[in-house]
Amino acid sequence: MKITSARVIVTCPGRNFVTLKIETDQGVHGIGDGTLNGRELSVVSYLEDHVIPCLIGMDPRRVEDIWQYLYRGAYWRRGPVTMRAIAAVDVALWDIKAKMAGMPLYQLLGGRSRDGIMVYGHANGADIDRTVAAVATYIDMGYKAIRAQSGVPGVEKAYGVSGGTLHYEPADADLPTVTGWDTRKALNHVPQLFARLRDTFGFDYHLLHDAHHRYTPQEAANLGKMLEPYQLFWLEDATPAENQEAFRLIRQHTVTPLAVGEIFNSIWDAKDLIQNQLIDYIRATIVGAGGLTHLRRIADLAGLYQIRTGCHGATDLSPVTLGTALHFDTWVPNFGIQEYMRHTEETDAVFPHDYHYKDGYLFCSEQPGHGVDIDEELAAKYPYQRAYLPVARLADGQLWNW
Ligand code: KDG
Ligand code: MG
Repeated sequence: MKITSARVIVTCPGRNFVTLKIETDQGVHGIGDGTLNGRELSVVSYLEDHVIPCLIGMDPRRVEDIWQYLYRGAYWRRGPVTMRAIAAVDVALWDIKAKMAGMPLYQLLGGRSRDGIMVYGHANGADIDRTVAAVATYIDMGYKAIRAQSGVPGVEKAYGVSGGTLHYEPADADLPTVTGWDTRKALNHVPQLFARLRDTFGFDYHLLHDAHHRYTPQEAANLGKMLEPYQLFWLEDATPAENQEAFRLIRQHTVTPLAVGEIFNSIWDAKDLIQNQLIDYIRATIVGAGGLTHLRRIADLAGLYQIRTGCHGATDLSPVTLGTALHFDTWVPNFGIQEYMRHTEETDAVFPHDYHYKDGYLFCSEQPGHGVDIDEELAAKYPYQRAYLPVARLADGQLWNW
């Protein structure tokens, strides 16, 4: 069996997606996602100029060997561009393998560990009242877990707040939008938000919060401690994790569960965090962390320490990544939760799929493969549009972590 062609399809049905389609001499094709929000064309070049020429003629059944070829064989390891390109190939090859086997992908991973995938939605509002109303909307839709973000008085365009309740799309402009940040004001505000939420909805629902890398370890420890009475499911990205040791300080001061990893590319980004039990949930997902082949290694390492998975699932992770993550989530023994930010109707139409939401859970496809395809004719109607993530600046103009 041979790979006969591999093509990159860039489409923008409301936001940009980079998709790889691999075709074989047996008439079976596979689809993978390589989207890197705000830097999409770097992955297109990596795939078209450097990966695809090597793939043609290879045996697509050798998923592991091709992963090693692209990782070790490049000499240059890791990084968001390389690992997304590898993920796109890896997922397309798993898709082909599962189609050849006539099985949904989760069966090849080891079969079903659970019936449905508990997801969390992203509830947000310009102020606490509106965030409370947004959380109520999710509860009405059956969600068991909701991440709550609110505008912070005195902070312009706080992280996670958008016009719509169900959609949050941060890559919103042709050049980066400037947003604000003020840690003091956020530390005053976030505990008030969760006090109101618990007061209004009680303790039966899981509540989460994304700190989006804004706090120093000491500030994050302080926030975690202040949030303890509200029993969060997790506090996400409390501080940047390039220095994995930074989480030790947070851990020493709070029992609020910690989640990190949506920007991780490799098991090496998480190794010390996992082995020193500094986190509770690992957020790496398929497209960011080198595909299924690598993500399951991270999950297995985490499982040794009772650390559970919580795959990133923002809108920049295409339906191909979400659909594949659902197979991973259906199988992985140490599953925690899955993020689910809904795609627009236009995006769902470009990527036909049959995974579906019901009552707080997502259910993966039962079709052979991962169950997500691309409608190329429709995709061609939405050409690439440059779009950047925002940047964040403090009141004095200094650049901060967005
Ligand atoms: O591309 C950036 C987004 O994926 C990110 O800002 C969303 O933090 C995020 C999340 O948890 O969904
Ligand atoms: Mg996040």
